[in-house]
Amino acid sequence: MATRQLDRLQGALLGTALGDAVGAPFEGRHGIATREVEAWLASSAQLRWTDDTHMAMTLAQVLRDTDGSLDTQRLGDAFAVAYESEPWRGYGAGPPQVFALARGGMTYLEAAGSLFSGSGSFGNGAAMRVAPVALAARGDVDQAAALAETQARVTHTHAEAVDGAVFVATAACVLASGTGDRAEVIALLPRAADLLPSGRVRAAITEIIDAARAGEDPAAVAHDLGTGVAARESVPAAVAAVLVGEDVTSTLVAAVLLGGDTDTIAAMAGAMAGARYGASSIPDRLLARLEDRETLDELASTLLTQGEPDHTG
Ligand code: AR6
Ligand code: MG
Repeated sequence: MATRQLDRLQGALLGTALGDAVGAPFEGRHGIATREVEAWLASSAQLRWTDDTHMAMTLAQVLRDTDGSLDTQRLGDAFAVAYESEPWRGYGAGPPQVFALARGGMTYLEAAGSLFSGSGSFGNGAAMRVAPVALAARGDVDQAAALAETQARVTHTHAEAVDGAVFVATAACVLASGTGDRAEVIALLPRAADLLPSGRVRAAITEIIDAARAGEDPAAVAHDLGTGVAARESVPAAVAAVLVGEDVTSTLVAAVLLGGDTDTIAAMAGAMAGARYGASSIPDRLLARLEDRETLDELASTLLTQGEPDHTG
């Protein structure tokens, strides 16, 4: 694989962690001022990430240890062990319930499907952690889509949560193959959106891309659609940030300024912008502040160099 594409895929994982950590202090807020985000970026404080990156790293480890193939029980157990070791990372309410039900004897798929009166979670938890599948699939869109869906269902069985995860993973793959040019991004993102079944996630993403194509402000559309923890809101919001941004840093600023679930919107925007611009484009002064950057680099390089994955679940 070309060095440039490896750099782009590595960028998807680093961008996830960086976005998560940059957005974390602003979570739940609205009306955030640009100067506040710029002051945070200019500070020297450690950039500590949350459950988004914690789960992404666990997914990366499982993909690495199984040569890229994905067993849902094994992945669920790994998520549960990681949660038990650091439950303070800011997890949503759903995943710990899944882990408890699985400890009681249900399969992870059954447990995840039983949440919220049997509708499954429509939260963004499966989409926020998905970047490692783009690396394990080494940019192959179909393989990434299959892996994204399999990993999603371990905790999130609602179609909107699965769609969000499939979109972020496949968008990272298509963006990693491009030049990063904005007009090209507007042309490439629908390739990922068109892989989704019709539904609220695809419709909202399409609305954001159409706004950008028409010369309107995608951030204003995202603001109207909402920026909460539901995948149908936060995944389109992350797309808006990508369409506003001109590099990884400005994409993350745009994501945080949307407010709401800022850490996760920025994590997903970071996955896509990292794939658009590459790990080598991310300023060293930010990466030097990122918690456990060495482990992220190691996981990325291992995933990108190991053999072709098989995605049976
Ligand atoms: N019906 C009603 N409410 C729901 C449903 C549903 N079917 N699905 C989700 N919710 P969860 P996540 C609401 O708990 O997706 C962390 O801060 C419900 O209020 O499955 O992993 C991360 O950093 C539920 O608790 O967790 C992310 O920001 C919430 O959506 C986020 O949480 C989140 O779904 C990830 O959360
Ligand atoms: Mg979080």
